Amino acid sequence: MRCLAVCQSELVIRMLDEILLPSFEVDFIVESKPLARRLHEAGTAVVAADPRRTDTYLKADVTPGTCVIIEDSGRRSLKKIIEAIGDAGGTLIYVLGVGSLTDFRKREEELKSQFRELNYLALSELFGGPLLTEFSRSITRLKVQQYQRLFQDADRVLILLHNDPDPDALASGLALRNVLRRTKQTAIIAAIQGVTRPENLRMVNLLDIQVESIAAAQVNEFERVAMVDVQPHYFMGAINHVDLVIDHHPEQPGYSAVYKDIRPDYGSTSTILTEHLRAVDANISERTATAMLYAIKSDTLFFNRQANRVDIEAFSYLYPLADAALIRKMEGAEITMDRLEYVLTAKQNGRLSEQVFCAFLGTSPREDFIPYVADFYLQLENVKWTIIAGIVNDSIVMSVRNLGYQRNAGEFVRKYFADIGSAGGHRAMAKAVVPLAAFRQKFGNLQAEGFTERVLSMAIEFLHEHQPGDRKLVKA
Ligand SMILES: [Mn+2]
Repeated sequence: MRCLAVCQSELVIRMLDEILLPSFEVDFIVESKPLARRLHEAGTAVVAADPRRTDTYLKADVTPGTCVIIEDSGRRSLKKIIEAIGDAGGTLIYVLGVGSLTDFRKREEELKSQFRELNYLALSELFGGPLLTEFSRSITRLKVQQYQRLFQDADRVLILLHNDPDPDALASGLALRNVLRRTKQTAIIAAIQGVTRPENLRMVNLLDIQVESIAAAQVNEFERVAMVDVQPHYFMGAINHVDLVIDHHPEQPGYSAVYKDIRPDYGSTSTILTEHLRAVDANISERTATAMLYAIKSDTLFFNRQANRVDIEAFSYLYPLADAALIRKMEGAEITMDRLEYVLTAKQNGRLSEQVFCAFLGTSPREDFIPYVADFYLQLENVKWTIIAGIVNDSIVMSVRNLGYQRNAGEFVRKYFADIGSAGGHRAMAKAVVPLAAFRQKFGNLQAEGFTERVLSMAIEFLHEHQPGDRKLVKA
């Protein structure tokens, strides 16, 4: 294909020359004779001519198939140039916005109102993305090198996960150990309460991940302590010193850590750690990549929830390094007979109103039944919110889910339960844990049915009190 580029600045010409050759045959038109001479001597195909004249393009043999690129630095003569190209038969016109223009969109609109077929590209937009990625990678590299140094000579290192670690916590533990260049002998991955959910147990077995159980008091025995996918407030004051925190949950006040990297707009902690590993060019083993890929998939419900560009970027980076067949095996463990029992209980006891499904499961031996049922009912066609609660160890545990573009689930649980227990989460998923006694004190001694009614009406009230300008949530 043939290109004709109408330019003024040497930098743009040299850049286009480098990008377009050898895939395209490219000729340049410049106004300045000295510039043309200089470029010609350097071997560039260039002529000096008046870009506002039609015969310039006739001489250059412009056809409807010629790709014409015009450098736009804001000059008024641009429209004349475009007209001249059109008169000479040119149709494929690209305007390249550079330099002093500040509002490229406005310029584009203005030009397109007159020349409908024109394409406008802003140089800063074309280069901005990759450049920013590079810069933020350098910042990440600096941060990683700092904490690598802090952990370097430590005798005993602990990587602490939240209770009942999920795939993201487990994968982040492996990934951080990789960043720290340690083995399972020199950095222990541990939790105060170990893995119980069946699919997580399956992950631990298939990937041979060792998660030690430790007591909060033992944490002080380690020379360096890191937390991943969780922040110190979660342990309610039981852990008072931490060297490193890496997490994607909203940042909590009231603790100090030597280093932290908290990115609440990320879909998973594994996404953050993928960036850490990439920033220092670490080798990622197939096992770690598989764990991280599975973690990103499960924390974002395969990009259905709270995922953004960086998660997709991390996913595509890890994909060729991971064992996809193993991931399919891990996913197969989701549905179990016990879980179906609770799905049925929710069907019997639950109520659906204004696209909010609410159910009370009674006493449950394991906490994981609750989020499982909440995720399950969110798949239903006319359900946009699910609120599932049960009693585990004398506390009400509540999981809230929504499709992610409505009011904030985390805000909902904080509003009603933060004063009597722990409550928090994201826009699309949240959790509250309230001691039974505290719950009864605030809401009375509700029986199952009364509980469902009460929570459902709180949710509907919450959904109706949207701010002006908010998207209308519940359709009639
Ligand atoms: Mn997570």
